[in-house]
Amino acid sequence: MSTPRQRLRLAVQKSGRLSDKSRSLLTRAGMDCEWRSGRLDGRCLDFPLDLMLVRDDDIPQYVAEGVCDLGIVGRNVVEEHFGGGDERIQVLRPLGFGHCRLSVAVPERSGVRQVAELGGTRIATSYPNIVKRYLAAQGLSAHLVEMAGSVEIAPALGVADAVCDLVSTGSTLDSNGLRELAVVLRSEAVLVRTGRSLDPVLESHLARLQARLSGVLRAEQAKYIMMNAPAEAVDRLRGIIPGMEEPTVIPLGTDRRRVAVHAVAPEPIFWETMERLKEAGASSILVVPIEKIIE
Ligand code: PRT
Ligand code: ZN
Repeated sequence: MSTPRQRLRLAVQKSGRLSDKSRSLLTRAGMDCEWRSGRLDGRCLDFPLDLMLVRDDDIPQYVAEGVCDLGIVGRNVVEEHFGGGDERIQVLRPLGFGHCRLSVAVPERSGVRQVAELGGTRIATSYPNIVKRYLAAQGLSAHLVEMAGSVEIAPALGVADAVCDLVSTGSTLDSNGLRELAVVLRSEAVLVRTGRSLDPVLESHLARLQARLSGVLRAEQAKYIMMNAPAEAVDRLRGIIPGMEEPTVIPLGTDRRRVAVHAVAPEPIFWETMERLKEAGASSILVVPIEKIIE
C-alpha cells in the first residue's frame, strides 16, 4: 500500500498576467517557493506545498480531476469550464488581484443600444459557455463565433456584430472603436480547490494555508488607527469608521475626560474619513499599516 501524499499540490499560471502576483501572494503569506526557470514544477521550502506551473486554461480541469488539490486562476476561467454550480471544483476565496470584467461590446456606430437587442446577432467570444448562460438568462439566443484570441477585431473583419471579452482599463475597446454595452461577469483571481475529498493531513495543511492567505489579505486591507478624543466623542467616532471593531479606549493621564482610542479598521482609511474624525473631536490621528493578523 502506498503512503498517502503529504504535500498539497497547487496549480498556478506559468507565465501571464496572474503569475507574478500569484507568486508574490505566496511569498507574502510566508511560503518561500523555489521557481526554477524552464521547469513546470516548483517546491515550497517551508510549507508542505508543491507547485505546478501551467497555462491558466488548464488549471480548472487539473483541479476538478484531482491532479492538483488547489489552483489560483481567474474566476472567468473557472466559470467558463465549470460554471453553473459544478461541484467538481469549489471557489474558496477571492485573492484581490487580476481584476477585470467580461463585457459585451458593440461597434460605436452599431444600432444596438441594449442587451435585449442582441438576439439574433453574431457575438465573437472566447467564453462561449458563459455567454450562452448569460443570453439564456435574458431569454435571448445569438450566434456565437468562438475565437481563441484577438476577439476585439472580429467586428472590423465583418465576422461578428458584437464581442464579449475581458476588459480592465477599457483601452482595447476604445482603440478598436467598440462601445461597452453590459457587464456579463466581474472577475478576479480566486483560490479554487478540488471537489474531491482530501486526505485529513492535506485538509489540515489547506486550513493553515487559507488562514495565512486570509491573514495577509485582511492585513493588507486593514489599518490600525489611533487618536485622542474627549470621552464623550467615542460613540460618534465609532460611527465614522466603517466596520470598525470594538475600539480600545484608554484614559489619558489623570484627566478622565480625554481618552486615547485605538482600533483595527477593516478597510483603508481615506483623508475624508480622517477629516470627519477631526470634526467629531479627535486629534493626533495616526493611521498605520498592519503586517499580519491571526484571529
Ligand atoms: O498562456 P496562458 O493561457 O496561461 O495565459 P492567457 O494569455 O490565456 O491569459 P492572460 O495571462 O492574458 O490572463 C490571465 C487572466 O488574467 C485572465 O483569465 C483574467 O482572469 C485576468 N485578466 C485581468 C485579464 C485582463 N485583466 C485583461 N485585461 N486577462 C486578459 N485581459 C486582456 C483582454 O482579453 C483584452 O485583450 O486585456 C485586453 C483588455 O485590456 P484593457 O486594459 O485594454 O481593457
Ligand atoms: Zn489562457
